[in-house]
Amino acid sequence: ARRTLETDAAQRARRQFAPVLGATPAAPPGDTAARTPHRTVHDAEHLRSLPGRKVRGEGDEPHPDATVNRAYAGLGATFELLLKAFGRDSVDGNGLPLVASVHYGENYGNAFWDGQQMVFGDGDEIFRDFTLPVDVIAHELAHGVTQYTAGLTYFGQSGALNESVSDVFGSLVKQYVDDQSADRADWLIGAGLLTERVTGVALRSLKAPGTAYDDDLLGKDPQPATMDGYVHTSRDNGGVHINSGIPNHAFYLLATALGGKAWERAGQIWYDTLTAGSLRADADFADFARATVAAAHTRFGDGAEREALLKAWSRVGVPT
Ligand code: ASN
Ligand code: ZN
Repeated sequence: ARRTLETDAAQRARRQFAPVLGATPAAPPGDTAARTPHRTVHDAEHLRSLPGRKVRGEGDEPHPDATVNRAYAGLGATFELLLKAFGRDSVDGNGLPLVASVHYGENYGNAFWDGQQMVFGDGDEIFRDFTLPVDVIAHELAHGVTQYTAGLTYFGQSGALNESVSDVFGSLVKQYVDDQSADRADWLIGAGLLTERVTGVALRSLKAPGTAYDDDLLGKDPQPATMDGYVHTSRDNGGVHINSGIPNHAFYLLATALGGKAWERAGQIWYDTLTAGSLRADADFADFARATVAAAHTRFGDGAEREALLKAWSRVGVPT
């Protein structure tokens, strides 16, 4: 299929036909075809030491363990969106090898980017295997992209922006893999991750923040969609996974107003905002909103994008 990475067999074949003598000519700028991911998946074997035992490297045959293969494929899908949609070569923009460890810890109900690699737990009574939803894999890798670009401080509004950026790119990777337009996407993060013991469909919804699952069960505040519902709390680094609902919803409003593939215009604006170099690490929602307007102007001029963007931020109560 058009949107899958080159098959392992094709990669091996290409290597065979590469010139044996002499340097391989450098890829010309903009030649995305020459850039490929460099993935390694490790098995932590239920310990908490990283990275664990290497079980699948780039170009290796699929592993008998489906969790290993899902992590490998999720890294590939995220790499591909970054490259094909935004011309970015991996998480750091410079071909960073992508490393993941699966089966981390015992009954570990989370996944995270530790600053250098991805880590996935097998879940607990609330969550299933964290490699199941591709958007969760992409969410974690996007923390790496943010780390190498805007470096949004993981607390308060800048932390909620950091979380939101990961949800936005997580959702975009899922939409890209499914070649889905904004109006067809479910805009959920982590669909299928919750066990039958939780009432809900996913971790979060960009379309309808606060509705993904029954928060009472987990003792959490529901996500707000607008500034009226902004939650002031000292928990969760100042509610970074709660208030992210506000910029998440702004992105959803923009992407669905523009229509088409969300990564092409809305996603491009968010990516430009993150990488322009003008956003401070301690940016608040209003700073970020203004930066999106500037990024949209640079990329698209004063067209429909700007109008839809101003309307989206206004609807969630963030000034521009
Ligand atoms: N899964 C969580 C996240 O990526 C873990 C964390 O870093 N707080 O947001
Ligand atoms: Zn996160």
